[in-house]
Amino acid sequence: MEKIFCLTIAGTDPSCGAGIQADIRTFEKFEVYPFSVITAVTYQTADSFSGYFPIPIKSLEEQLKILFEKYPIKYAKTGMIPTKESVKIIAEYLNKYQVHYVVDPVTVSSVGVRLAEEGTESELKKTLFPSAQIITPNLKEAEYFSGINIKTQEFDDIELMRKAALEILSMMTNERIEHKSKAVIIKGGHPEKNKIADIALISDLENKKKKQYFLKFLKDQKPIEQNVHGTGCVFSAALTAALAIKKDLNFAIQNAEEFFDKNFENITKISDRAHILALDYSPEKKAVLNQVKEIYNFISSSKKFSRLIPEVRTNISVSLPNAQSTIEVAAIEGRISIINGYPKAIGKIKFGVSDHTARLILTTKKFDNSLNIVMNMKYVPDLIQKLENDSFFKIAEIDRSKQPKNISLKEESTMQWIIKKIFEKHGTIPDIIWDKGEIGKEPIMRVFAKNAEEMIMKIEKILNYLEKSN
Ligand code: PXL
Repeated sequence: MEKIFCLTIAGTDPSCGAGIQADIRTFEKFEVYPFSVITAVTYQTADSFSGYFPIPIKSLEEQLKILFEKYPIKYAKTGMIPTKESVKIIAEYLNKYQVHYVVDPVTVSSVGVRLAEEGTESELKKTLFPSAQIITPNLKEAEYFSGINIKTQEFDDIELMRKAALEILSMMTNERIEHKSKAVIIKGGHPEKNKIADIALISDLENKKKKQYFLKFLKDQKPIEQNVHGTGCVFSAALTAALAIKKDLNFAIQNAEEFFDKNFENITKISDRAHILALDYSPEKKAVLNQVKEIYNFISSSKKFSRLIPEVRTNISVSLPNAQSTIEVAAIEGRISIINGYPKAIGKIKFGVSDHTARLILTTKKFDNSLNIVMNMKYVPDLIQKLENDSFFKIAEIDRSKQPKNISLKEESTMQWIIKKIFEKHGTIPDIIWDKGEIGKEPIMRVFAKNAEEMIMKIEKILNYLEKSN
């Protein structure tokens, strides 16, 4: 698969919570390729900052030059930029190569130390803001750049956050047609007790009337006393990666917010007073990946199972308990085929890599949410007969020749049609749904289960009958 390129232009953080390191870790979660240009070397831990060294301008330019001359990088983000001169050279390259870029205008670190020389803010405003696609200030930065005091008495005022966003949007003066839309996202407002709000102002450039609208993301404040280091970096990197993947600004904003919120539930304490986002899989996701692995380990040691691998090859799709979309379903990249007589997969176990079995389990869950796993296997007529005689299994046939023609064209509606028909007829989702196929469609048997243990038990029984089949 071709990698999507993303570039971060930022400072390094040896404690790995913020800066380049946070960006690369986030890019990797989105599986985009993490190019990185270093603007400064900082000396810090997750809760203290002792100083930084700005990369000499010549060296900064060499990094930009060598990457842009070689690779077609179209999506980037900027983080810490320590000098006015650095801002200028970065803006020059981003504009020359027509990059869609996100500016995280950090000039002060989370512990309150300046990360840039005096005057860098006005240089950012003058040279980097005009062609940016998204600017992501936190509350303090938004106040600084807009000149609007957002905090009124105890809480932040949403209306004033909106005003500040409009003011910053007015600094994005270069209307690059390839952007289609642009945005300002003000993060971390505190509008009421125990709540946090992000405000996104989106300007739709394709719409003749230049539609502008706000999105508000209201979240519960987490009971973490200390500051979590590097959150701004992770958010803007997620935004950049999501933008590069879908090329749709609205999607990217929703996706980055969702990614951020999920990861904010998973915080690592690296010393007494320091927290960073763990950026690994949540325990719930790990459990799902483990279930795919457990089932795969079981079948890959069974030569006999090879007889159940169809021409389209097998996959094991396991969903999160309340999955809604295919990215919440894990499976094996590239499916399972037969190598040296044994079931074998080359690809990795990941979320979002299966197509039709993922959609099958998602549709199934709408009728029976206790089911989480489906596997597709080869249809063996003799075997089906034996399974039908075993009262343990509930088995149902679907006659695909009855499928309306307009449905065959779309895989998603095929899955919906199969499950809906079965449910209408049987009032339940059986253990196995099989079909004899039709022209151009291989006969298939689909086995459903609640968890890995149940799936393995069903496979064991199926293999026993297979032994006695022709
Ligand atoms: O979170 C802002 C930030 C960005 N980049 C680097 C940093 C910090 C905060 O400390 O050190 C390198």
